[in-house]
Amino acid sequence: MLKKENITAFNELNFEAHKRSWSFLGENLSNKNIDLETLINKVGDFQIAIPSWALGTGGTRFGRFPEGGEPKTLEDKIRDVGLLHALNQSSGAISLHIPWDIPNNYDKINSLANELNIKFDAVNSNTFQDQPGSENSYKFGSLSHVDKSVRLDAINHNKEVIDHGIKLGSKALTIWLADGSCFPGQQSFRGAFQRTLESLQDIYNHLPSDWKLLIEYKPYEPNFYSMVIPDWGTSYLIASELGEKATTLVDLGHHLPNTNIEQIVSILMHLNKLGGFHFNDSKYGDDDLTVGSLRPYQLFLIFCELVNGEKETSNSDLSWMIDASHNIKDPMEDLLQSVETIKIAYAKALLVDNNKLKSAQQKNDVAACQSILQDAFRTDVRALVNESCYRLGGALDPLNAFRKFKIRQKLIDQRGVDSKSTGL
Ligand SMILES: [Mn+2]
Repeated sequence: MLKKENITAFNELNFEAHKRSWSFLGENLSNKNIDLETLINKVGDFQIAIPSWALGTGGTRFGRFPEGGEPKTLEDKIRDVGLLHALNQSSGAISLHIPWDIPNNYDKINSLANELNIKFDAVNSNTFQDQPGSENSYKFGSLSHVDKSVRLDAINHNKEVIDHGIKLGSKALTIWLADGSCFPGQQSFRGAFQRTLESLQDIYNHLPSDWKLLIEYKPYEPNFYSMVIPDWGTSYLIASELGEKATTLVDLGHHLPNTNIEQIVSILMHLNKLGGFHFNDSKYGDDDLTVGSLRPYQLFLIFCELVNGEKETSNSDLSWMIDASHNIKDPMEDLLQSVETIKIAYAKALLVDNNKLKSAQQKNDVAACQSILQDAFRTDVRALVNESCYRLGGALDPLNAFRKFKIRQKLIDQRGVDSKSTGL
């Protein structure tokens, strides 16, 4: 659907304009003694996993408005990620959701992914929905359930997800637990916590030695009075109890309004317990909007902590994933925008003069501290992001290229207007 020569022809049309922007930016950065080659390579190396559930149109409980041509099979989901990766050279991984994406034939799936240069990032379990044919129900919880047989179902499901992931070369399991209570008195906080910890210990023991367990937290929804793992402190506590392979996963939308997420990132890295990220944006709650569409400065500040943490702590090897989905955009266009915004925030964070910032902090020069950060944030780095993408063989403007090549229309022609993806 998308040939190399198409991208080359598209880039030729856009090259002159790009060259002008890039030479202007490149010269300005060089004057600040910034090593352009290192910067371009760092931005080019950054890969963000695409969640299999975001390739279809999302929805709310009020409805869904799919555009058609959505991937119905795991093969088609991988092909869609392949298209994104061909355009932006930064989406070289997919994060699968089990049981929505169980492979029928591992060899076929692995060779397709290989062909498209796609790796398998963290696999995600699902104990927030009842599965067809199951005798037990997760209505009142899964890993924390009062009934041991329900807990065992949820534990075994997570072990199965690990087994699927092993066959795909995945190296991490993400657990997001919907468990909690909707009304005061419904659940013993201590009992639910202890049962969850014991269930997680059982799952942890099933992890291969080179795997990570990513524990995601969320303050509310679907439970509205209490969640068993509501915040980063609880996730950190559990990860510490479980052992070295267990870490905390930060989903940007899983915080109460105005939480200082960059501080959480910083402290988790200091404690060597930050395992991964779910990028999205929100105004009120877990809105799962396009990354950086509302709070680009917050995203930049988070990346400042990540860049710093990577240099100054031993916390490394993070899983970068998008977790966004909604009902009024073409999901692939949305993902292209999200990836671009992540790379822009990362590139800006790489521009921060950390030596200058440290010395300003040492002198309590508050105005200088703010200026140093904002100087980087206000630099337009789009030409840098485009240059790194271009050098790797991607499109100079991935979103425009997606439109120019009429990819959605071609997908509709191929798969049908009624083709709907599984997922949220
Ligand atoms: Mn998430």
